[in-house]
Amino acid sequence: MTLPAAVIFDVDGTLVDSERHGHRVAFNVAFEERGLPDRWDEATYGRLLEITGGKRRLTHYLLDKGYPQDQASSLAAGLHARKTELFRQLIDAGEVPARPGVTRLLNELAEAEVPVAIATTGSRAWVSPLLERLFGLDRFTVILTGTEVPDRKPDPAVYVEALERLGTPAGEVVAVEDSANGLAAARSAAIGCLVVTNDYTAGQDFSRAALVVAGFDAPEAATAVTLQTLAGILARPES
Ligand code: XBP
Ligand code: MG
Repeated sequence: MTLPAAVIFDVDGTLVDSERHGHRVAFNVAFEERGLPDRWDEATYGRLLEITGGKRRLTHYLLDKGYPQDQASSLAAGLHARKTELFRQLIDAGEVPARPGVTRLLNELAEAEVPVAIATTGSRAWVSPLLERLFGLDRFTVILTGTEVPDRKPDPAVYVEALERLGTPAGEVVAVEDSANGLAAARSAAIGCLVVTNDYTAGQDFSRAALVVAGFDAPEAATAVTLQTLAGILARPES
């Protein structure tokens, strides 16, 4: 079995099911604190997730509501800064747990000495404390966030930079994602991709994924996602 030279994980929706009861809640508290009537219910937020990057998501939403560009940009920046603080508080309160099976898989990769990287659109200000709290930062050879790589998924920039820093060719690496935007970014970087869906992304187009499962652990995944699963993806980077 040829092992991957590295495995690159997405964060939101993949390592953690963080959107519905995490980021969305923090956005709503930021609206409320600013005295705004806006609240993103679960369905609305699911639609807004099409826009990657919390600040871009806010700007798009405010422009859609008729705010002029300069007001939308400055209000989005202020709301996003506060939302990031609030999401960090949720992390510190233990409100953003790892998805089942993630720690087991990370342990398997560590035992096999397969380097693990992070490629997320999320902001460094909460990504680092989340990874430290849940897994320990020393597990990750490379951590790239939307702070270091501002071109957001489906742009492949974060994956291209991760390959560069890992010093590994795309054909020897496996990406693990949850969304169509993330899959598109990985495939544009010519990386084979496992998709682990969640209840926001389950209905999206994953036709270019090597494998799609509903979770890392059986029975959701039919069979648990293991090192062998990831090695198998190298052989068939796209279905
Ligand atoms: C998902 C995103 C992020 C989060 C919110 O990132 O698009 O923007 O929704 O985090 P990924 P920020 O799936 O690539 O991990 O508000 O910090 O952007
Ligand atoms: Mg994601």
